[in-house]
Amino acid sequence: MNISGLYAIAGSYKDDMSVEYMAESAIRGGANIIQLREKNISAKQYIERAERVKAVTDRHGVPLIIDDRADIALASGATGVHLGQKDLPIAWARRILGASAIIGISVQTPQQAIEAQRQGADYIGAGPVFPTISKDDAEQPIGIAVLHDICHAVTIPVIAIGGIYAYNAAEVMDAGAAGIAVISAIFNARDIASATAELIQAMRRNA
Ligand code: TZP
Ligand code: MG
Repeated sequence: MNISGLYAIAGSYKDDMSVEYMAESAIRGGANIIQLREKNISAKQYIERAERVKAVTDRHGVPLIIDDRADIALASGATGVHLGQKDLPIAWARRILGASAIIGISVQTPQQAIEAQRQGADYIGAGPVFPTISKDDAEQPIGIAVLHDICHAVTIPVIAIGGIYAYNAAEVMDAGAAGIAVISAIFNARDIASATAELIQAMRRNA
């Protein structure tokens, strides 16, 4: 599977917006991967939300990645899981989900990226590239130069994340990213689909 383009991270950030509405709107705007990212909810709530989002992504033929939890990914029939450095190690997630699952992992350094590739990750999430308002425990921003080094240290796709908007998307793609993952740039917009489409245009600006 080709992991690239606009990777939209839906989650219950807003009381008045369902995760399935977020996914549907982002896909309408051109997002080609959806991640469901939920924190501090029960496994039961996570699986219920995953199943609702999966109905949307399936309808559009778009992959669904579950943040943090291989068990929720397996039970919901999602395409894969996105892991942090302190989550289940890649080999264990692979054992749970099988060879065809997409497994991604967050990294902050080229060394972590090389190690993730060695362990069989399908893609890297690199960041935060810029300061972000969407992750409470975010690491220090890595900046464009380290993003560039990560992108050139591995052959698997690198999805850049953190503080990416239309104004800096081209710069991120120029550093070698295969795609960008966003929350605020699209889900804080009044029209999610239009903001997604504009961001995709911006990514391609220097291509
Ligand atoms: N991991 C690193 S930064 C980030 C995550 C989940 C949040 C990205 O959100 P935003 O609003 O696009 O900066
Ligand atoms: Mg995580």
